[in-house]
Amino acid sequence: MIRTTSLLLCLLLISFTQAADKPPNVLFIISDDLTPTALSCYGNEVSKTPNIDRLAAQGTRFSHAYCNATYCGPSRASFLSGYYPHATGVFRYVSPRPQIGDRAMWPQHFKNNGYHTARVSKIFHMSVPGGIERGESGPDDPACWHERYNSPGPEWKAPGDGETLENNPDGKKPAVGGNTFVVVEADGDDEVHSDGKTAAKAVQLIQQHAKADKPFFLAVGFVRPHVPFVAPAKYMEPYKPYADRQLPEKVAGDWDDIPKLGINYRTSKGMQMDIRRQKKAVGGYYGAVAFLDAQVGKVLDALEASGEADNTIVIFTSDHGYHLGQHDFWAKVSLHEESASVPLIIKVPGQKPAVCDSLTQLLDLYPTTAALCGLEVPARLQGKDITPLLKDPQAKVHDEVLNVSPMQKGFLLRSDRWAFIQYKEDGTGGIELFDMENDPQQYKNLADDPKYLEVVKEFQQKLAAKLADLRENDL
Ligand SMILES: [Ca+2]
Ligand SMILES: [Ca+2]
Repeated sequence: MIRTTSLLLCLLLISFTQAADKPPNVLFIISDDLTPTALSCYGNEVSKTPNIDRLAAQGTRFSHAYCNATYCGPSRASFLSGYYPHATGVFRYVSPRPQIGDRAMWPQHFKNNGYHTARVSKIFHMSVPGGIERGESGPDDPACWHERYNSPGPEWKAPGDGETLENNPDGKKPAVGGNTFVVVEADGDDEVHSDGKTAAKAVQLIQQHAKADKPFFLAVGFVRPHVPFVAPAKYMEPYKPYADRQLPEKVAGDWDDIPKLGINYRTSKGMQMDIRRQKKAVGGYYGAVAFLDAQVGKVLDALEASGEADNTIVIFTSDHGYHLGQHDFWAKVSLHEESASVPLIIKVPGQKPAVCDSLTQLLDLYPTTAALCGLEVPARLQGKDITPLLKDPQAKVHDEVLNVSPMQKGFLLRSDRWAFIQYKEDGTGGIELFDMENDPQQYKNLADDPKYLEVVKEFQQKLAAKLADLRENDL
């Protein structure tokens, strides 16, 4: 009898505490154009990212996370709306709102369920550097946010030592604007720049909302290491002299087995970047990453100081990856591994730190966070709830993930073992097949090898089925 009473009391106490507890906050931090290969927690031995590494050591670091489109516009529209690009038809730099009507976007779902939602800088697409220079909101979705802030910055115009690396063989061009490879070792401190302002605003919002009745969904978008590679000079210093930077191995005839559509829109040759410029591009990118990492550190510090860290889910990722000279490719758009993969760290209070090698994708963030916070997971969402991976890093949720590059008319199906890339939906643009266990650098395309005929056929069928399935939706 005594036992039953105390058990009842205990249960009552538990339910009381749960009712009194706020659901967890969500702190979503997204970088722009950050390849996982540039982070020390993902194995880079030159680039140092102590703050992102610190988060990785506290959460689950996903070694095989992918975006669902390999450049800003369609990638962000996809994971924020919950649909694949081929479901909404959003392939450019626009809002997915007209396509999804009044269905809730990811942050809006939290807003509709009692969360205070705030955006700092680039979450939906914003043009970099132009839109950042002008402080514009870009194709944002006002219905997602209670409050939103832009972080204007000087970008390539920042005073300092600047050099245009791209299409500047005689070196006569000064630092220029636009989507151009430019390195600026800037004068002044962090808060001269957009990301410094973003960190400062995020810190302020965390302090402001830490003790509020409502839980918060705070989305913090940094624009580095997107070009221009601009950062206070001290962040570039460890990567100088730039001539010491290593470039990926250049394999003779590497392009011979890559279909024309798979040759990236930016190459060393097309950008007229000699070896010196290529090495400086790598060093400048690392400097921009170091600056980003320091800003992430400020936000994480503020969360810890606020006392809310134990009740906050923290996510760190990027909208897609980036090439730093692999196959003499640069930047994004390509569906090859460095551009198609993203860093992804998810820290859930109370969960043991882990590294998870199972496949996941940015589309999974919406259903996963909804499930973790006890919100309804809308059935229409095309991603999957990956909480099983957070509980057991050996678990599996996906056999393959789908990623697309509308600019290349390309589709990637990535399984644990294979990377299958097809250009044009009917396959007439060519096919690539890489054995990721034996050829992780993707030098040898096996698609034309008769030995792999069946593998290719199977992937073609899977791709057709996947596309038919995602087009079967409620839109
Ligand atoms: Ca981007
Ligand atoms: Ca090759």
